[in-house]
Amino acid sequence: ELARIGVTGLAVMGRNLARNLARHGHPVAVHNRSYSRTKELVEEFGHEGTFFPAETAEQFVASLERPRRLVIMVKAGGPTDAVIDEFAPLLEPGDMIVDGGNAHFADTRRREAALRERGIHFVGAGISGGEEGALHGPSIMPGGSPESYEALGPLLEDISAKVDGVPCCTHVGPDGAGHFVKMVHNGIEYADMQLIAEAYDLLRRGAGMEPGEIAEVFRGWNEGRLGSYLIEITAEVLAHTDAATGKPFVDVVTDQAEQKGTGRWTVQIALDLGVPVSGIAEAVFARSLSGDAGLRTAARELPGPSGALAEPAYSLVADVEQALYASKIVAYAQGFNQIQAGSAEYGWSIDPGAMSTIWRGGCIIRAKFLDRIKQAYDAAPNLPSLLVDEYFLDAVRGAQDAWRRVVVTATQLGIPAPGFSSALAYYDGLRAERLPAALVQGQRDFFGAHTYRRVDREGAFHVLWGGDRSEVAS
Ligand code: NBP
Repeated sequence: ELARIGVTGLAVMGRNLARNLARHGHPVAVHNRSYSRTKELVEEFGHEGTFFPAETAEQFVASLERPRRLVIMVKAGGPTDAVIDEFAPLLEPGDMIVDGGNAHFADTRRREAALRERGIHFVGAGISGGEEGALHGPSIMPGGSPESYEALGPLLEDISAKVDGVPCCTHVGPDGAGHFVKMVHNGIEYADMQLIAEAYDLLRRGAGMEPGEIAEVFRGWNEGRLGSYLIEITAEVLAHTDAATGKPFVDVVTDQAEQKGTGRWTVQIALDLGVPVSGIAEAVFARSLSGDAGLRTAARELPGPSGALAEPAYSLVADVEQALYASKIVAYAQGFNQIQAGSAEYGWSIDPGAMSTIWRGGCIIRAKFLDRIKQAYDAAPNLPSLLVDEYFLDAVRGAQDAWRRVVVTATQLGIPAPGFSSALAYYDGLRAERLPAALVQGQRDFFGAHTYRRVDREGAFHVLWGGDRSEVAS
């Protein structure tokens, strides 16, 4: 008997993915650089299904049925290349390597092209949901060739999360498309977390509420349109008390957020594609600001709002819910625009509605909201922005007065809300009839003779700024 699929790299993610496969009745070969992890897995969880433990790469490959399906779950970067270099020579044309790590999509494109030359299918698959997701059903975003998806899809869909019976896994597109979409997913996750954190800060410092009370507010929100995994776990974190001190847990944690880099990649790539993902960028920068302890200490004496500012004369809670929902729509609208731009740039033909479908379960940004996004793209696959979809337009119409009040209140109280305020600025920028970009064009023409276009005539023009200031066609 042979294994249907193999997993190499048995840290938290690989181990749980292998167990998930085994629990679904798929005989799975398991391998890890250091054999101890392989042994532990089989000793502890061997009863869950059929495992083929392999001590060497050769044993591992020999235990797989053909064409071989081999999943790599190691630390992204150099380790992934090392593992590919180790296994590729042992494989045959038609075999498939799946990289389930958080690879940069450009690396995936490079690896896919190199392995394609040898007849090996390389599938960069974004996997979200952390260790729990890997075990109980993640959201899976596989790229690579359509042929490889025919052989892998049924297995991956089988172990993915399901919502209304629909698997949270679909073929995203060729080569690096899967890892690209996973990257944007993580960027949206950063933005969502930042917005939730700003909502908390406003309720805590603006409305003077205690973490436990705010947890209750979030629990309430979780029952409504904001219902999502991130809102749910935020309530859990806020309700948690530190055992050692008896204080709210959130008060004993250092306020310096860390990052592994996928949010930063999203912003870097968005800059290259020219897509304004201000919500994701603000979230990445907010983490960077929080982490710069030296700068924050040096700046501690910067003055805040002067005079006695009255506490907001209205209940912030309802307004913050509106601001959070509207800002969240903006963040997702921007992220989906980045997916569309990446898809156009690399010829991936990604279906945005399918992405919202596979994000409804298993992944960190799973939310009720994603059903609405799916409906929006089902109705109009080439929607220029989620904001102009009828449902979201209506939601923002209803939210915008509260959203503006929240941004004003935050500004008056000196509570930073970069996510809420930049989302609002983006929104107002989109809907503006005239933008001051016209003035920027004038400045560019003045100092650099960069030329400008006119509203009333075709062509490029330049003013002789240093001369008689007449206009010349260029
Ligand atoms: P880690 O990212 O911590 O990687 C540990 C694994 O990589 C071990 O199996 C280790 O083998 C192996 N490895 C390393 Br390090 N260098 C190697 C090399 N040169 N050759 C062969 N193997 C090597 O594991 P993880 O947290 O399970 O994550 C796995 C992947 O999944 C990563 O790409 C991660 O970004 C991604 N991911 C993680 C999560 C999450 O929640 N943790 C979520 C989604 C995606 P050893 O045992 O011999 O040291």
